[in-house]
Amino acid sequence: MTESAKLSGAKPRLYHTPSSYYSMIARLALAEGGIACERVFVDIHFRLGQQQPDYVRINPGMTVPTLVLADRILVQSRDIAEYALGAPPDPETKSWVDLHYGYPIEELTFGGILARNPLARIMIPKRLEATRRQLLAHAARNPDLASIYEARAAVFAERVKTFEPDAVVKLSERRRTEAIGFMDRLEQTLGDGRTVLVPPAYGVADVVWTVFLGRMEFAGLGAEIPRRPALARYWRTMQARPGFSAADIWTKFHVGRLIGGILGIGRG
Ligand SMILES: N[C@@H](CCC(=O)N[C@@H](CS)C(=O)NCC(=O)O)C(=O)O
Repeated sequence: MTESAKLSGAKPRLYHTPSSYYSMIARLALAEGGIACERVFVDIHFRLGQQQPDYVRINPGMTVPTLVLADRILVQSRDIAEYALGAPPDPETKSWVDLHYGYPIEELTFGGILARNPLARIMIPKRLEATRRQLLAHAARNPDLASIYEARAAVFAERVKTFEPDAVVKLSERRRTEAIGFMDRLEQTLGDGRTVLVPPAYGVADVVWTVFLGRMEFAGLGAEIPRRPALARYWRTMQARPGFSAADIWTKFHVGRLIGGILGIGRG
């Protein structure tokens, strides 16, 4: 745990969604950093809790995770990971973490679903458009937050374009190729037998790339891992860490848990 984490006093509150990629980064970093926190479930899929005015007041970006500390609020998973484990001290860690955050993981996940599923190709753009309209309705109802809701509606207008049915197959292929390229790069680096990505100690680079590897399994690219022996060894080591199970990293879709969470009967 970092000094500022130790000094902050009150138990931090993590707003998160169990299935969300960036929430997993926050959970893993906090678990690895030994920071106990209260977890608050946000239903980003059905109730759109991230758009409720009370949530928008703590995170105007309307995303999960959000970490509420005694003296400040962190709304980026990277900031949460750096708070939990210490800001990147060296250029190598920074460059691995930059590489990770430069990659739009949702274009792999959603692009893949859309590319494979014709029904999703019809439903998801409609849903994105409905969300955009809902954001504008929130803007009309909450004048004090109108510009924030309007900015978010603009993001959804962009998403409608990104996930346009005609473009999505190509987009998802490109993201798959890039993801495989990252696994090659990891294999090359880990090939010298190192146990963490940037020796000597486990750090933020391990957090983000562990969650990335979990997403590879989730997105159907898991078979690429055993083809790369050093990566396979690293992935086994990362999964064996106590923080991995504490953080609840999804490597496959758990429909029952998704519904349980929404009904309030899952773990927080
Ligand atoms: N840059 C943010 C991204 C967070 C993010 O995109 N979270 C997704 C879930 S994985 C989300 O909240 N999506 C809901 C939405 O966009 O309405 C971070 O690293 O924390």
